[in-house]
Amino acid sequence: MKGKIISLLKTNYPGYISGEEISRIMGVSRTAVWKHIAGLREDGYIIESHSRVGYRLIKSPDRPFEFEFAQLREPGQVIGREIIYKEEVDSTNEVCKTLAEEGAVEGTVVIAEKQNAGKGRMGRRWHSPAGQGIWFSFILRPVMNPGDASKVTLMAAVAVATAIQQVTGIKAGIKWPNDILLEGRKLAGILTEMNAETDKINYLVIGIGINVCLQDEELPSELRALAVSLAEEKGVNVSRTKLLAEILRQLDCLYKDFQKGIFTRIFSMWRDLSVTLNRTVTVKGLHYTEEGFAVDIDDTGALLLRDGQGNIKRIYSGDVSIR
Ligand code: BT5
Repeated sequence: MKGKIISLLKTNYPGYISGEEISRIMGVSRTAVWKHIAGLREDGYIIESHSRVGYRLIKSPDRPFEFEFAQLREPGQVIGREIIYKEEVDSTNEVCKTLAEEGAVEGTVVIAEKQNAGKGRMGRRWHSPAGQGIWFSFILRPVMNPGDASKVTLMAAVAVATAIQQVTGIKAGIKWPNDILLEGRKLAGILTEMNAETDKINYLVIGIGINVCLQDEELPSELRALAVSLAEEKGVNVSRTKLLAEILRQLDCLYKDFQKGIFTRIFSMWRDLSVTLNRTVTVKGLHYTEEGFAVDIDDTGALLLRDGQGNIKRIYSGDVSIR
């Protein structure tokens, strides 16, 4: 209902639309319209009202409410066809997992203003203070071997870096496997979780956290020098709604290839955006540390490291530090 009203107000902008007209189009009473307008104002919309001419939208808050995406979605777009906006959750990945278990459709997105227990990999914490970033997850149900799932993290990284560049002009780099960096500092992280059987993926949940206007004081002191936000780099706040809409469009486009088992475009975009390749790196895994020259990724998405003796090692997971 709120979405329909916003859409009517936007369509009529810069003109007014009367309460009577809204109530006629929507088939609800004038009082109901008035209540929804009051609700929208509470959500942060600035709506002017004038007794003779009706209502006019002056300003929308930068809050990624689900109905804000209605006009930003491409026809037939799968990723983001269902968007659920939450004020506060523990982790959008956890919300998505529950929804996936309940049968939610592929492409369902959950976005939260704030996460109380945002997760990184291996039980690490992801700081997600209210309104300062895009904290979201989405569900995929690809028909493919579980072994191929790790490539989805590469696909997500490409979509995020590409969308950031399109919307803000900022060129961020991808650090294998799941980080988006700006000048060596972490702008975004990706957490992919899978529910699968031996030869079948039941669902994937991909969680992405992007620092849009993250305040230093929200982070523990040891993280302040390591994290960065778009506002810090660009000096202005980008619209979270606009950026998320572009990320969803990019994801949707790349996922069409992914579903068909075609990875050439994803891999070539990944290589172009990578800040890991052609450098000497150290990778710390749970039970090992490897150092070598990052030559390439293989067709599974694993990192190929050349050691001092010229031997190539395949790395499937770990934390990369770049020298
Ligand atoms: C990641 O893990 O980078 C994955 C982050 C995924 C977060 C999203 S938000 C939406 C969805 N819901 C969730 O619960 N999670 C996903 P990892 O590579 O393990 O990096 C984690 C490390 O990044 C932490 O140990 C910190 O050092 C650092 N870190 C935490 N919060 C940060 C932030 N906001 N910005 C930059 N670095 C951060």
